[in-house]
Amino acid sequence: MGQDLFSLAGQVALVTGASKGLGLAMAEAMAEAGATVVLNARSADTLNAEVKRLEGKGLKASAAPFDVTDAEACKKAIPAIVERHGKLDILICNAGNQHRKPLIEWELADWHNLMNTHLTSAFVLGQAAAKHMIPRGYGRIIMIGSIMSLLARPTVHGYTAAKSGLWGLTRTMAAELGPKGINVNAIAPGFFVTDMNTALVENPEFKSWIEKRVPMGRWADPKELGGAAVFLASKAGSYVNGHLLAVDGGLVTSV
Ligand code: GCO
Repeated sequence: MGQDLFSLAGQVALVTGASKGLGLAMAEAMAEAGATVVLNARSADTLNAEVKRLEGKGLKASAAPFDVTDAEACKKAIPAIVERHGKLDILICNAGNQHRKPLIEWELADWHNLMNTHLTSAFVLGQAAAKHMIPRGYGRIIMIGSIMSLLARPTVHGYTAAKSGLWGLTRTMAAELGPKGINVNAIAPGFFVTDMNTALVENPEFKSWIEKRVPMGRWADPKELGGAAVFLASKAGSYVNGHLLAVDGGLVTSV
């Protein structure tokens, strides 16, 4: 590690759901802090294009295309990254999706899809990463929760349940892995302008409701999540464990 508190020089980080949006923004911020970032998503083409773009900026990146809902693929991915880069220091479980429907219109398959994408994937990858990190006595695992880890709104049942589960998983993993030198934390992003939220941003009523509801009076830019990831992954976050860091413009602490 470098002298700088926030340096990630020499660190290897895997970020799931990193082909766009919050995952890509966090990966880019960590690469700018010196890390080698391994970008995961399903599409190799999209990832390769982003890897090229980051390398063009002088950053260190590689692609790990796999589907986080495929448990076998997740289990193989960690040793493959260790083989390619020598180790894995940081895991960010960010991959997620959304489904907005009134409760009685939900199909069980939609529920399982949300659970597998957000929560089961984080359990499987977290376990696989821990198998590598425990013998080394070092690691940082960051779960991307949501303000929906704590709050709720109608229609987003699977998302809210899965994000609440991720915060629970963060706590059990932090309790068990803390003594082994592995810090496990969660980030709770508020309302960011991402592809996943296009329907909300393009709904004038919802958009302006958010602007009134959030103390900072605006939506967030994905780049505004980078600092939180770098902090929790770096030396600066060495004694932060089992914490849920809200990056939400003050939303969860106000009415
Ligand atoms: C929704 C949104 C949200 C937010 C966000 C807050 O439909 O409510 O997709 O869930 O974007 O996740 O963290």
